[in-house]
Amino acid sequence: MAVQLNYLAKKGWKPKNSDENYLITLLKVELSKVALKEAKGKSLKKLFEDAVASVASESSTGTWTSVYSGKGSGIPLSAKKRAMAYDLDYKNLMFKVAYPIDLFELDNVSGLLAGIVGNIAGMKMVSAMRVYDIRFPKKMIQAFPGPKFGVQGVRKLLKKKKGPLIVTVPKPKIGRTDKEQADLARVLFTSGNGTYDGIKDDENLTNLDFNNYNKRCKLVLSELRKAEKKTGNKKFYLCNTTHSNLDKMVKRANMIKKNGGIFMMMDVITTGFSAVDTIRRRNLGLAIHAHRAMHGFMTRDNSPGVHGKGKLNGFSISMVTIAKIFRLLGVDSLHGGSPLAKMEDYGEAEYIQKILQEKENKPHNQIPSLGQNWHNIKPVWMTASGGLHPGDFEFVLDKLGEDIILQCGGGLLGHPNGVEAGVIAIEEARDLAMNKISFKKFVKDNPKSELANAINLWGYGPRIVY
Ligand code: CAP
Ligand code: MG
Repeated sequence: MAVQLNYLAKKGWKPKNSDENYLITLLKVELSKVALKEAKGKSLKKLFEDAVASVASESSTGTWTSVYSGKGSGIPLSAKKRAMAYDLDYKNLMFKVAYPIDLFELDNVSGLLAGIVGNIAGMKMVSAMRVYDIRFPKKMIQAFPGPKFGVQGVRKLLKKKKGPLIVTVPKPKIGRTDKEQADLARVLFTSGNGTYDGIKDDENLTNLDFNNYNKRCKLVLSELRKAEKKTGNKKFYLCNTTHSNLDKMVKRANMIKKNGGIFMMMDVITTGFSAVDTIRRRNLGLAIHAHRAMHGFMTRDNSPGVHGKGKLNGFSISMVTIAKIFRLLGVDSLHGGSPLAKMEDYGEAEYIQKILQEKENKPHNQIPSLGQNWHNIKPVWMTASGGLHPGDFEFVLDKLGEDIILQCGGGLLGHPNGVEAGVIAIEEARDLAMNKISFKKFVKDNPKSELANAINLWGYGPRIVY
């Protein structure tokens, strides 16, 4: 029910022509002890129905009590535009909510989220909640430009028809001067066979006394241009423009453009949806690399119910949902997690690669999901990163395909024979994986290779405790 209006659909109800008329969400809740106490005598089934109706109500047109409904009350329209909870799974406490599209300003993600996931996690009625997925209707998809370049646009800029892009974040994360960072860029870009693609600022490297943004941007891009001349290969620099003052970010982006850069990087969670939307719609002529620093406080939930079956303990929004939002907002590459990474992905990285790159997503059979038709929205590069090293390439490329940015920070700079050797090991790993040549056989036949040296140190697979 949900007090004044009914927000709970009849069993079997489905939103008509939902891809045209509705935005759909998929959630799971746990009923709180206070709710169970307050609803003494009510069956769990009934209480679950009340909870999902309240979620639909609180996230669309309702509130906790009946309100004035006479002339000018808005009640008739709120009844017409109200959301409906449906497809209740009483065993796993999961359900969907259908929101009529008229509830939303189509090109406004911040307004949308304030509605559908605004207050609901605050409700005392529930003790846990996870939003697994959002399915955007066609008109909302078409209200966004999507990525300016996407996978193919960046490939064109880099004159690189196939294969992953290999990139490194200098480690230590912070510590090099701007000049030393540019020196490292030269080594990365010109060592080995000169095919190393990129260098990336760390998520917390901004404008510091010993590493000035403007100097770093100029120096690294100047080394990049020299390396392009020397090697004949296009290179890129994911230069971190992140700042809580959007005007400063735009200035930093223009600095990259002025110095011939093709990519800008931004921490999309800490700067926010408005920052990403604004930067994208400003069309600064740069591809946008999205780092998701801080996402874990939103997306992580280590409880058994993280994929629907079993108890849920926390309040979270899945990375599947977050990835969809940033594809819609138009980033060109996004950290989406990776198999074998030091970071938790709940086994979702492969599905997230599909979310970022397929024209039409189908729901996954284990990860609670709704699928999505992306219409005009271009595919986005998946960035696989976090504790990765050359020994992982065979598996990661096999699982995620080649439209990925493969980032190794420690996995290059920690090579036992130094930085140049780290570059060589990664180039070898990329080429072997692309040609489907077994790493184990290669290492056996080439025990002195830099790849072998890396694998002797790190083996195959992640280091969880470090
Ligand atoms: C990786 C990294 C990235 C994480 C982000 C780090 O360094 O630079 O920020 O991968 O996580 O700071 O940890 P290493 P995610 O290569 O040395 O591990 O990609 O999961 O968003
Ligand atoms: Mg980092």
